[in-house]
Amino acid sequence: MSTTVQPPPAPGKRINRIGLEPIAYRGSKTTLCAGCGHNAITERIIDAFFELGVEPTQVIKLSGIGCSSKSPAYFLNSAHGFNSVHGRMPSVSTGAVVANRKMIAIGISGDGDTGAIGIGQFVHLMRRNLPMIYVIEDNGCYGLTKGQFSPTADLGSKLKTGVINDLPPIDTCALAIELGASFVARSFSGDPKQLKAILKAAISHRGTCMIDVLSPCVTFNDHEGSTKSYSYAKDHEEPLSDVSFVPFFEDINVEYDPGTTTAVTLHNGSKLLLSKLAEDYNPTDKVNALRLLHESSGRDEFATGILYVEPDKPDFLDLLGIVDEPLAFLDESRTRPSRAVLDEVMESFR
Ligand SMILES: Cc1ncc(C[n+]2csc(CCOP(=O)(O)OP(=O)(O)O)c2C)c(N)n1
Ligand code: SF4
Ligand SMILES: [Mg+2]
Repeated sequence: MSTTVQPPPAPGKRINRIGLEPIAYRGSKTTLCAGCGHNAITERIIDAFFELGVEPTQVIKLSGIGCSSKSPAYFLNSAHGFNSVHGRMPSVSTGAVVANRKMIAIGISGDGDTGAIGIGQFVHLMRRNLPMIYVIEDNGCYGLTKGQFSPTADLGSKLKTGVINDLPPIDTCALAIELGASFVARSFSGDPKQLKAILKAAISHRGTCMIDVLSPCVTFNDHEGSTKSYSYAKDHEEPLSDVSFVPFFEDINVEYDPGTTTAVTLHNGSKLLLSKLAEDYNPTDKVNALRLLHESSGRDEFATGILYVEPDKPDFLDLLGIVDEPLAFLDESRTRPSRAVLDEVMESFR
């Protein structure tokens, strides 16, 4: 795999552990509305990859259709990318990850792209625990097509036009946990510290990381009566714990009090430290996670933080028994059965 060759940084410039400056992690200039939550998420993705020192050409960015799905154009310019059709990002991601298991895959979807047209593909991605980061930029509406309700809009939420949503929402986090994703989190685009820590942990996890990020649409869904507006989110966010992340290349013998902090060791040795805020929460207990989601939505609150993590769960590639070398680089002699083997197979059908 090729490595990005950058000129040496000027004295005093910020560089990461692989010698790259933040600019190497940026993308094209955003064309989304000023103040859109999706732009804030893009910034945190840039920070997380820069601070972890991930080689951008080792990343593949994927998306469907929507304002949210345009976001991969605004980060990691030199990464690989595939902008698929509406709701079809999971199947394209599956193909890419199976073809080259060495890539870090990050998919950006919307609540419409995932919860409506893409729900079938989403369900199967979660149950397969495909190693990828799957971000839903959740604004409760179809921003790109002028703000109609999406399936994550809350019952009773009001459109700008005064129309009231009369359908209950899909909780994508509860669905992902139930189906088998091994890392499930919820955050808010207006909570940069928490979101960055969650993204860094996700980059270090092996398995499906489903992160639902409340991301207000300032143009169509940020008014009084909306439950996905900035002010509603600020008033109703219920952070479960203070999330911090210690990467494997730093001193992981950090001190913490096990009485107040839960530590989870991720697959590459990095540590996730969760210091309790609201309640004593165990993110490795699936039933507890589902109960918490039901209880907090019953109080009209949205719990944020790492909701569920299962660091050692076999992923889709383990289940398929795929070899360590990327399939994309194996030569034909290793991928194609010999004539003798094919003859044997044909013989078995006689
Ligand atoms: C097959 C198909 N059906 C419908 C559309 C129209 N369409 C484009 S984006 C979109 C919804 C986007 O909503 P969401 O995924 O929540 O993204 P947002 O714009 O809110 O970030 C729809 C219905 C389309 N592009 N393709
Ligand atoms: S329409 Fe809404 S979701 Fe789309 S870019 Fe503007 S603020 Fe963001
Ligand atoms: Mg949306």
